[in-house]
Amino acid sequence: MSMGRKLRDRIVLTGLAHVMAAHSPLSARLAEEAGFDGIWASGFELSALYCLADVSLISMSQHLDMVRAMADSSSLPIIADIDTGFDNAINVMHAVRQYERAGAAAVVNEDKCFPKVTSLVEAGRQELVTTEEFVGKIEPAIATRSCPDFMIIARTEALIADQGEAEALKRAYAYEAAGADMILIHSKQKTADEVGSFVRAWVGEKPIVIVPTAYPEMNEMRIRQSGKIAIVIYGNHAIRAAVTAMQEVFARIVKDRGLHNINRDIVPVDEIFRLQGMGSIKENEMRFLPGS
Ligand code: SPV
Ligand code: MG
Repeated sequence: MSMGRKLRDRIVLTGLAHVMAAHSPLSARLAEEAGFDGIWASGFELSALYCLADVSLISMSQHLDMVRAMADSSSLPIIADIDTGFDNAINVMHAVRQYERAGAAAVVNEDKCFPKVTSLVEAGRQELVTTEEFVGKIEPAIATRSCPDFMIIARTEALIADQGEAEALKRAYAYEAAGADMILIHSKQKTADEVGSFVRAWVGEKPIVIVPTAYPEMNEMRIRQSGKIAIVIYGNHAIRAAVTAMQEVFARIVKDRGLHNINRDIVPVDEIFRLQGMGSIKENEMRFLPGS
């Protein structure tokens, strides 16, 4: 079964797929073990992993390599964040081909200018391409995919760019008409009002995707009530969890001048061996290495 089909089936089965950001094969595996329906191959997280701002500095090959590695470490469908599609329609077509081959289930392409600026930063320079130009990226993306289940999700940043709900709706309808499988609407407002209003006003046929980082009070119970949202993406919680954990543990080791206190509060090395698949390495050694 294709990964696109797997994601679509998951949505039908659950009514709302919950998808966790990941920036590494390890975080993808942990998201799967925790029970998420999919992986968000987040550009923000991968940029942060390299200590870089999320402003189109990470190349497509860097991101694609990570998607491949995550697809190897987890069986969950991956929604790949391809930002602005790495420039024009030709770049988008190349990206769709590559990400589909890499085993992704979907790509999310956003209507900002390349190079983009991360969405949630205070006073960020948010510039959108015209609706026509972005429709000119969605249509070739749809034409390029080899399997119709591979999803092309169109993301409008109209609310992020303070262009208002009417503009966001106008763009979303145009992207739907261009063939997008879903519409991702992003908002940086600290409450769910802006996104809630957009969702109520939306009368399109395609489902909506949200990323409620800025308005965390919109939990899955509330999201389901809308009846129009198919996917919720937890956009940066893997990297934030990793930073929280490392900051706390590193500070305690420095304070204690040793490992004597922290050791009981972090996972044992055996847990890392488990995640690395050390058990099967040992079995294979017994089986195939003479004298083991
Ligand atoms: C990402 O995780 O890379 C996203 C979501 O695009 S956000 O950073 O909120 O724009
Ligand atoms: Mg992104």
